[in-house]
Amino acid sequence: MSRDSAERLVLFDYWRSSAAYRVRIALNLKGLDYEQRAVNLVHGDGEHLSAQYRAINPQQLVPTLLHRGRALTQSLAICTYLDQLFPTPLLVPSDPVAGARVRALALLIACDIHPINNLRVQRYLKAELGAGETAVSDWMQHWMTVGFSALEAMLAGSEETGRFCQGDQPGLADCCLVPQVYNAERFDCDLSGFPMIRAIAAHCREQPAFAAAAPECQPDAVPA
Ligand SMILES: N[C@@H](CCC(=O)N[C@@H](CS)C(=O)NCC(=O)O)C(=O)O
Repeated sequence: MSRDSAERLVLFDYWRSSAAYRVRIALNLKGLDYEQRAVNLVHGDGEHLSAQYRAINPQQLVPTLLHRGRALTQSLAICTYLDQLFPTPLLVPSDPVAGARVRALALLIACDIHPINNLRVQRYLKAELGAGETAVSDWMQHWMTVGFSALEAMLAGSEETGRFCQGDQPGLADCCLVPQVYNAERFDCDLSGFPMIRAIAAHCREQPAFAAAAPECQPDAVPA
């Protein structure tokens, strides 16, 4: 592998993947060029379940980031990797208290909301537990509402919240929040009780780094 190709950032991506969306935002915030390789999660059983992709990411989830001959997995680990290699702008503040708050907000979404609403969970509910469309939709809305209720309280109750989740600079929490709001809208979750989440998401979406990462702007996007 040539030095140039090893330095290239290659993102295994899917336009509607909220975890990949986080990484796209992070890459854009840092002004990094990257190559996108689409992994279609819904074509047939899903390209992520192929043996070829399993060799790249044993968890068979997107995203995966290739860099310097390594395959990096887990969106938050990838964002942290990017923060260490390309620290401007930092996504997690170096101040311990501010950094812990940003991580807590990001993890609330990435660990406590997203995994129970993932595609494979929806598929399991339908195929193994016999849940219909309405039951799955109720499940999605319920867990997003539970998570967003706590997130709204954490954001609304803190002086550290600014136009973004932490002050007036976008960071890791915003990289997670905007894709989760996208998911909530996709699944018709009622967001009227979450004014702070909606205001921050709206402000983020006005920023070019967030706008360029939006699902509908990705090369593999399927028009509505
Ligand atoms: N914790 C992982 C989650 C990755 C993940 O679940 N990705 C989803 C798309 S958002 C996926 O690949 N789902 C495939 C499936 O559920 O079958 C991360 O943050 O990267």
